[in-house]
Parts: sequence; structure tokens; C-alpha cells
Amino acid sequence: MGAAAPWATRGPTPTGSGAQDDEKLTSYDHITSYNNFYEFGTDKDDPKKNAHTLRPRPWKVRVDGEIAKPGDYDLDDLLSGITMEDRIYRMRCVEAWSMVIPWRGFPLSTLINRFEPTSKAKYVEFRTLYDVEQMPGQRRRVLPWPYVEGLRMDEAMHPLAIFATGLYGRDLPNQNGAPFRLVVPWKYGFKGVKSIVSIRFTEGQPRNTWAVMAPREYGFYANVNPDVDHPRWSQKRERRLPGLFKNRKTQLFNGYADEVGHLYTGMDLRRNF
Ligand SMILES: Nc1nc2c(c(=O)[nH]1)N[C@H]1C(S)=C(S)[C@@H](COP(=O)(O)O)O[C@H]1N2
Ligand SMILES: [Mo]
Repeated sequence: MGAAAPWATRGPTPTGSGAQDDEKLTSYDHITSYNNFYEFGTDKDDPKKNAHTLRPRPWKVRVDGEIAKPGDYDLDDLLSGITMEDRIYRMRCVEAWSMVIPWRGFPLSTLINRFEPTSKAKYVEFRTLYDVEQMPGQRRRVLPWPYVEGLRMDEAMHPLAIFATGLYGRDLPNQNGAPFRLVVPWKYGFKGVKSIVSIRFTEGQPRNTWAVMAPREYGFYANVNPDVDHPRWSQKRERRLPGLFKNRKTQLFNGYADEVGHLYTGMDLRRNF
């Protein structure tokens, strides 16, 4: 990794017991032109072509549920006083491709603590903007809009779970989820909900979009697990972009097992996939 680059000198580089010495950063071009963001179309190159209609400022975020400090916040107010960090994470999509991305962001816990969750807050649910003018793909009912994802509270408070506001040291491009999105590197990419406008603290488990769409194929936890096949394909190997073939082994928890394994002690990960 380029020694002079700020994103190469701080934070985990891909962290974890699973770090392998042949892991290079995926290029900016690949990270920003091969995307899943169905609000802008279902082909991998649609988001880059179409996401120019998204206006990431000004940006309101509704925070509510089991917390002492609910409200409608302006994103820039929420971000003020927060120190951004550069973190290199390996990212694994459920469709068996992967990238290594230098994110800029900050731990979820930094923001969550400010809202003062009550003892009833067992989960956090996140929602993407629903606005067909800004997100024309929402005119088609390919998914029930808005896109919803969630984490258990202890997952959300884990120091590896971040809100990203940028990558490669620049603001997030719209196609990657501007102005801010979730990044949970030990889970399949679909957990990483983009362009968030709502954060809700709940007692019950959120109904995340993909698990609602296809409960046999996508669960709530979505931890990267080479031993649990997707019903339509194996998860044992993955294609690290820009490679054309499945060129590496998938690691349990995407290589972050030492850091996050304890969150799932005693859980049957075949049932809780
Ligand atoms: N709102 C929203 N968030 C989303 C998606 C989406 O379609 N809509 N796709 C998810 C999936 S399946 C993946 S793999 C990642 C891709 O993130 P990237 O394009 O920044 O690599 O975004 C996730 N977040
Ligand atoms: Mo994905």
C-alpha cells in the first residue's frame, strides 16, 4: 500500500486474524463503478450512471425509538465534533465478489451514545431515503422501498462497525451511498445500507429488506460464512475484484473472527444466517 497515503497509515489495514499479505486496495475506479444500489437500477454500472440525481446536502436524519434524545437532526450538526478515521476494510458481497476499500468514517457507537439508548433498545434499524425524484429506480417495485437494514445493539456498538462518509479520503460518491452509509465488514455487503435518513432503536428485531424479500436466502445476521451456502450458490470462495474468477477462499466473518466471534457465542450460525 502507498506509504504516503493517509488511509494506509492509520487504522486496520485490512485488520484481523484473517489478514493476508497479498491484499491490495481495490482501485477507486472499481469501487465507484461496480455497485449495488437498486434505487438507481439493478445493473452494476447503473448507480454510477444514474446517481447524479441524489442531493446529499442538506440532509436530514430522523432518530427515534428507545432513546432519550429523539429528533430530526441535520447531518452536519450530527457530524460536528466527530473525528473522521480512515479504515481499510475487506468487503464481501453475498453474490461472492469482494473488494478492499479505504473508507473514511467513524464508529456507530460515537453517534449512538449521544442519543442515550434506553434499556429497551435491543436493535437499531436504518432506512434509506425514499424519494422517487432523487432515486428514480424506486419507481420500479423491485424491492419494497425504502431499503431497511438493522443490527443487534452489541453489533452496532462494536468498534469495527462504522458510518462511512467517504472513501479514498474524499466524500462518498452518490453511488456508494452519499452522504453517509453503514459499513459492517464482517457481514455480507447488503447489510451496508446507503444514504441513511432514519435511525430507530427498537426492542424487536428489524425486518431487513432482503430477509423480507427472500427469507430462505438472506437472514438478519448475514455474517460472512464459507460453511453456509446460499441456496443457489456456494460461499466457499470469492472473486476479489478486478479478478474474473473466484480467486480466493472466503474466511469466517470475512477475516474478522478474532474481533467479532464473541458476539455470536452459543448461537447456531446455520440457523441464524
Ligand atoms: N439503499 C441501498 N443500500 C444498499 C444496497 C441497495 O440496493 N440499496 N445494496 C447493498 C449491497 S447488496 C451491497 S453489496 C452494497 C454495495 O456497496 P458498494 O456499491 O458501495 O460497494 O451496498 C448495500 N447497500
Ligand atoms: Mo451485495
